[in-house]
Amino acid sequence: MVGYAFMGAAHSQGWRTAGHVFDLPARPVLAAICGRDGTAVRAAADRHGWAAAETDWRALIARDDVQVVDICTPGDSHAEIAVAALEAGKHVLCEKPLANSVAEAEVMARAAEAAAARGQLAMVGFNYRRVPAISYARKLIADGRLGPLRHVRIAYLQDWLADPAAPLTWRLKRERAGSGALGDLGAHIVDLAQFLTGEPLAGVSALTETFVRQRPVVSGTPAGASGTEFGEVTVDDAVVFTGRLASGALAGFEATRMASGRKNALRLEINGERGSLAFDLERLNELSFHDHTEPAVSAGFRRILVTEPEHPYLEAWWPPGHALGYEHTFVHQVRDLVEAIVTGTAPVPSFADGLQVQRVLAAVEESAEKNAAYTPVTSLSVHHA
Ligand code: SOE
Repeated sequence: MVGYAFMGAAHSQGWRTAGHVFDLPARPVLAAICGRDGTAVRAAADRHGWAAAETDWRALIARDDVQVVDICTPGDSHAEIAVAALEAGKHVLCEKPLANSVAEAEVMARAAEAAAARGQLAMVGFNYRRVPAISYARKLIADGRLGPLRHVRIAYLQDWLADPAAPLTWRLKRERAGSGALGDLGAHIVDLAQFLTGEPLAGVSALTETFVRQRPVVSGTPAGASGTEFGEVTVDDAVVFTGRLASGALAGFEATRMASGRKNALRLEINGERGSLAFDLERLNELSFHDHTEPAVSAGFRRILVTEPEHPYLEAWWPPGHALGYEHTFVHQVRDLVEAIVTGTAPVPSFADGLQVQRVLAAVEESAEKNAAYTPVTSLSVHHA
């Protein structure tokens, strides 16, 4: 594994647990973790259960005891590490968004295609596909329970940037993160919209905003202390966009890290001719389903508790009603990747899927920059009879 912050910790838990819960065809061994600070990475190795620590990712991917490289670094290093690891004959799991630009994502997708011909596999870490309720929602839609789709409404709302005194971290710098709420949260909802419907987005119309343009730099001075240095925020704080799916269904998206009170609210609703589905990540064991073919007098949204052994991933977990959480998505991700590697099956989401998401993110930025379809309300003429 490369990187050991929030995502490194979450992925480590997945690698540690999957082989103990699921009946996997091979059990992962946590060989080595890598980070630039020797003391910190050694501590991370001990905490998260990795046998060895490395301070240079090139040394990590050169190790004979490493077969899979899991990239949990900020987006600016994904392409270089992923391509080198695939060329070194390793399988790769890469955190989302796949890259910081379409050009990088294209290089990665090409490298993954070449590697697949040699038997090395590559997957992107869109972990929310592995929430059992989301996976089950995909099945209901694929089985035609919603009929032709009309609307997708999807929002990803967090609030850790609502406070203007929140520090300037790498996530707020374009050169490290690629974009702001768009790449961090928007990438998830674009992937989910495309995964759930099985359709690519055909086009978008977008608005982005950076509400707080200067934030305190934390190194040295505590945030808010007098004499605190401020630095420029170079990414979006929030984005709103509409889109059209390949079938013609309309979609509305919202991603923000400034929705005070909303901690990790990924909410979606999909409406079709025969039914609708609704989901909220803050209640991730539940899926709401409305069957529009039922008599109107008794039809309505009903809550499915997605904890039955027949539900995706649930066969290995607890008895019905004994809920799962955020961390289980990373366990499921490892299960699926290990099965793909051992059986030689192409894993999803692939780097090509990651590239498709990256193309949508680029289209959103282009649309927001051009403001092309944005019509100021004052320009509309009103005719009175
Ligand atoms: C921070 O906004 C973050 O950790 C994202 O980077 C993750 O992708 C998301 O799953 C939770 O929030």
